[in-house]
Amino acid sequence: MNKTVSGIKVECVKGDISSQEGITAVVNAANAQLRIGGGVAGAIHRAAGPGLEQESRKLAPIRPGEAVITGGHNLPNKYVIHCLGPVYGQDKPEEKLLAQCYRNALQLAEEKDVDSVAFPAISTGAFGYPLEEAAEVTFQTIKKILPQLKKVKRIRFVLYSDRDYQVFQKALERTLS
Ligand code: AR6
Repeated sequence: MNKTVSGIKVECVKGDISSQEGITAVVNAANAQLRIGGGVAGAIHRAAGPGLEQESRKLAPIRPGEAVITGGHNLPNKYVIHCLGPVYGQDKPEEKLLAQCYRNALQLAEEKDVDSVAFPAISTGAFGYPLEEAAEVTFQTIKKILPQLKKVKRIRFVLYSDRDYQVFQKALERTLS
C-alpha cells in the first residue's frame, strides 16, 4: 500500500530492514555509541559486516534526534543513516526528538543525492515508544517534510510484525490523504 505526495512515493511494507534491495539508504535505529546492538541495529550490523561498526564508531557518540551517515558495506544499500531515537519516558520531549530523527535522516539523504530511503519504526522496540503515538508523529513529520524534498523520490517504512504494519499503514492512510 502506498501514497504519492508531491511526486514522492511513501509506502509501508512488512519485512526486514537489513534486506531492502533496490533502496539507496537504509536507516538504523541506532544506539548512541553506533555499535552493534539488538533489534534493527543488530540485523543491520550483522548483514553489513564488521566494516560498518569500524566506520560508524568513529562518528559516535550521537545525541537523541541526531543522524549520521556511513557506507552500506555488505548491505544491498549504498548508505546507512544511523538515527538515535528517544528513549520513551526519558529523553524529552520525545515527540520532538523522534521528529528530528526523521528530519535529520532525510536531510542527510538529500545532501548525498539519495533517491530512496527505508526507515524502521524508530524507538518503538527497546526504547519503548508506544506504536500508535510513534506512527502519528512519524507521518505528521513526513507530511511536513515531503514538499521540501528535491532528491528523495521514495520513502519506505519497513515494519517487522503484522501489528506494526497495520498501525503504520493506517497512520499513513489517515495522514497523507
Ligand atoms: N527489520 C525491521 N524492523 C525491525 C527489525 C528488523 N530486522 N528488528 C526489529 N525491528 P529497535 P529502538 C522493529 O529495538 O526502539 C538496539 O538494541 C522492532 O520490532 O531495533 O529505536 C539499539 O542498539 C521495533 O518495532 O530500536 C539501541 O540500543 C522497531 O524495529 C536500541 O535497540 C525498533 O526496534 C534502539 O531501540
